[in-house]
Amino acid sequence: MPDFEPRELKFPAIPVFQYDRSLQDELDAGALSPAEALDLLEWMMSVHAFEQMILSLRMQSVEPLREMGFKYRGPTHLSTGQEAASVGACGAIRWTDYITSTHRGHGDAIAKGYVAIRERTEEELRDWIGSPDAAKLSGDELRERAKDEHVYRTIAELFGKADGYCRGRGGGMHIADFSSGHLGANAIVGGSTGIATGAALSRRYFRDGGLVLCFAGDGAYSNGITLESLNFACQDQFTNELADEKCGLPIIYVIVNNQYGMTGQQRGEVSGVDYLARRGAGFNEEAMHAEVVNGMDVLAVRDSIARAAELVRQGKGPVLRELICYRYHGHSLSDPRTEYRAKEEEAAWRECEPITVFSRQIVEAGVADEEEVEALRQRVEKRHEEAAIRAAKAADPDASELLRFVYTDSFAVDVPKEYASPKTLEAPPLPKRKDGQITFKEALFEALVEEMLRDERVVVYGEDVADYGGAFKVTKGLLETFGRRRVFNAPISEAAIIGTGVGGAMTGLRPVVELMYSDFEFQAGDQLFNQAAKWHYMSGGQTTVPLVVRSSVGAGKGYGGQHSQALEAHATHTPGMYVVCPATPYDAKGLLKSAIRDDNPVLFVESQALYNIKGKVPEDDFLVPLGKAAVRREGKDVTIITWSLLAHQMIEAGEVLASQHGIEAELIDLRSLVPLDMETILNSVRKTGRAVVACQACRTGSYTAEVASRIQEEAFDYLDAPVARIGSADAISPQSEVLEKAYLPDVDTIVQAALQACYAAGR
Ligand SMILES: Cc1ncc(C[n+]2csc(CCOP(=O)(O)OP(=O)(O)O)c2C)c(N)n1
Repeated sequence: MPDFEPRELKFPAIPVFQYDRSLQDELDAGALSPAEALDLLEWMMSVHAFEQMILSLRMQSVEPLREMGFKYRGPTHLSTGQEAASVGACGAIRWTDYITSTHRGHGDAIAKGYVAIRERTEEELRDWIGSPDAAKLSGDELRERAKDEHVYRTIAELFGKADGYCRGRGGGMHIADFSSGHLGANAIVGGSTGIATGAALSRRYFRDGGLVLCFAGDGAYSNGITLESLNFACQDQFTNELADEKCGLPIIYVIVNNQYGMTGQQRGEVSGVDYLARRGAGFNEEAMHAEVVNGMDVLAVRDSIARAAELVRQGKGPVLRELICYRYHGHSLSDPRTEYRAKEEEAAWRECEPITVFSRQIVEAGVADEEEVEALRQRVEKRHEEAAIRAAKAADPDASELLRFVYTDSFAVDVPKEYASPKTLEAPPLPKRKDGQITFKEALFEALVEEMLRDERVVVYGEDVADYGGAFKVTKGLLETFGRRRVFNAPISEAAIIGTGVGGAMTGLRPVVELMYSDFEFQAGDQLFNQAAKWHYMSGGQTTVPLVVRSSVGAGKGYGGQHSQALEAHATHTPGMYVVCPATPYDAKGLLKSAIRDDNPVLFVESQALYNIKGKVPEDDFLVPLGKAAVRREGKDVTIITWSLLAHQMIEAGEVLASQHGIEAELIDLRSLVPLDMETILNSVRKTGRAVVACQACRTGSYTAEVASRIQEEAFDYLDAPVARIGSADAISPQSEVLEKAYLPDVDTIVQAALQACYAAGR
């Protein structure tokens, strides 16, 4: 309702550096035990030792490794100076909570692993170590052995070894240990904020009491996906009357403000605020409970994150924390820092070096004396040195297994009992058949309903998909059937829609998200191509990403250059993602159901021009396998291959060729581009000797090039003519009807190409 009452907006105050307790105070208050204090110190020392090892490796000063001729290759993003941030934050959450981390994430990985070692039961630890020698160990011996293993697996991953956490597929910038709740570091600045938010969505969905802690640098807080994620997490619909249960997303965003992006300075240069915690005020009325914390003080960090964890476990999340700290090294070891830092600045920050400060407190509080602290440091360093030597000698991954984990064969054949009978609010408005026929759009709806009834883990969200039913009304009726817990509108944040889908999919959900127009994929490019497609591989198979991204293709409606593109070739060029393009109502249903059950991420491309076509679709639960083409007509003279909208033009072209030219074309509708059914294509081309490959995308760089080239590679001896390729003109889709008609391929383009192939070959 209109409300123009004059007033002022006020923002909650954001506390800055309010923590004022010492270790002694914490011990006296019973907030920390001496053993826990020593853990914090040991973990920080371990983070430090890890970074020192990289430094030494680069300087070739690790004696045994130099003698072995071992050379470290890979990035050198050290986090020395940030130990308190990693350890204090991880030390304040449970081992079953999740974290996501950054390109500078060794410390986070080390710290999260230690928490898990401390909190796992002995039986869990033995299983996790997995080697026979651990079976005989118990107590401290077992935990020490687990620490050895943890440091070893982390270093082995850094060295690209088969024993690494990600089997050498991820390396330091993508290190993940899903078994301990570490969902991955990310080489894309801000790249994991969407994933973390999606993981929080899934924790909220499953009400499992867990939370997500999302580490990201100050640089990431100017990045689109991060800001989209904060907004996504703060949506009112999680906590107001729209919510099934009022519960904010259980996520703590931790800004690790080490003062610099790569070299650009957050304060006074590349942002307009002194403290990035202010960003919180832009996203909800609570300013995300933001606080600025001394990130050099492990106890201050621990205290602040512990309070944040309490808030989010009470459903009061999300929470934002800015940890002010310092990284003593440049961006990487190739950055000497001389151009942009003053020596006095570095010296001043040395005064509050986290390990020195905390060691002093440990001694002052009588938790350990100086010799004991020194002995601990030596033990930690020894552990790291031994682990590094072991990792350097460890086996490399088998080169013949290069492609392992690009895709997974797994498929949700059965649904776990607890998700197999989801509740509905009312009966779904299933489409009514006339002569067994429904529209393409209705077939998609039916597939969604069936899969949502079958498996509670399937959720649907995207822009306007709930009450309105989506821009093309495909999802109309889902909200009324399943409620807002499972069907909800997302903000207009394509990157966050896909990113949260990835995080949700990694952590138990099977999201089906909608991208209104495929043109908007570019807004979400990183999340689709660098995250969704890559995490199964980069994690060495630790996780799968069962995410379906439904995206629609315009064209033929005068919508111009930014709402008409067929962009599937971008996805086919990104290993790790399936690309599915149905052309009939039958396939729309059967393929969408398969896509939802498949554990690979699937880009599901729908042509808007097909939404209202009708076709026979069985009412029962049937699947169309991904990667199996359909032969729409058999023929002996020429093979025509296409997908999606053009499959219909191909069928018309086949009729014209037969009736007017006496040419019997074999017509193949690929249905899936990835996986590609080369067998059906080759069998046909070997028979006809001629091929025309057509699609709606502009010709240069379209997927027709890949198909044509593979035909030539694999069936050259059978070809009687060059493989013809058809696409739109290499132009921008124009608004004018005349121009758009000239731009798009049509039945005649296909007929002419087939005739040329036949006559060029002297038929
Ligand atoms: C999207 C993206 N842009 C640029 C880079 C190159 N890059 C790597 S680290 C970095 C600085 C990131 O700053 P911040 O988030 O503060 O983290 P820090 O490196 O200081 O730990 C940049 C620009 C990248 N990896 N990803």
